[in-house]
Amino acid sequence: MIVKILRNVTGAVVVAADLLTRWSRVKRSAQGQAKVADSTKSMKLYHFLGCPFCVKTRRAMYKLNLPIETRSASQGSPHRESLLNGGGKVKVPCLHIQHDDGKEEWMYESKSIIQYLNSQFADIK
Ligand SMILES: N[C@@H](CCC(=O)N[C@@H](CS)C(=O)NCC(=O)O)C(=O)O
Repeated sequence: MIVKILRNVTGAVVVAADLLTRWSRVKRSAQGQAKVADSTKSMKLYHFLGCPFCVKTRRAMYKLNLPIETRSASQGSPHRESLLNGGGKVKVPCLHIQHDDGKEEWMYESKSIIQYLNSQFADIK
């Protein structure tokens, strides 16, 4: 019980700190942003609101100006089961990518996800 309360309080502090310290995001040409929007349509980020690794990942998405749909994997959410069935474990963050060739990818680890997003989108102006 106390652990749960502490976890919730920490999560709320992390989320508030994140929102209060979001500075600039990448600005692109309309064409560049449209290209990004088109590519990110095939991506979903499974996350928990107060998870520090998810906050780190969402901040990278914000900074790169990526309109990726976020899906809560908290207890009781239907997305939790999709994550378990698709990715094999309930661990967040997890980036689900539906590739053009029909292959699906469930990418775990905040560091890998951030590296991947930077490699795909940082150079689009
Ligand atoms: N090394 C991982 C750590 C991710 C992690 O530990 N996530 C926790 C939430 S903060 C989790 O999903 N735990 C499984 C659970 O709570 O069911 C990363 O950087 O993404």
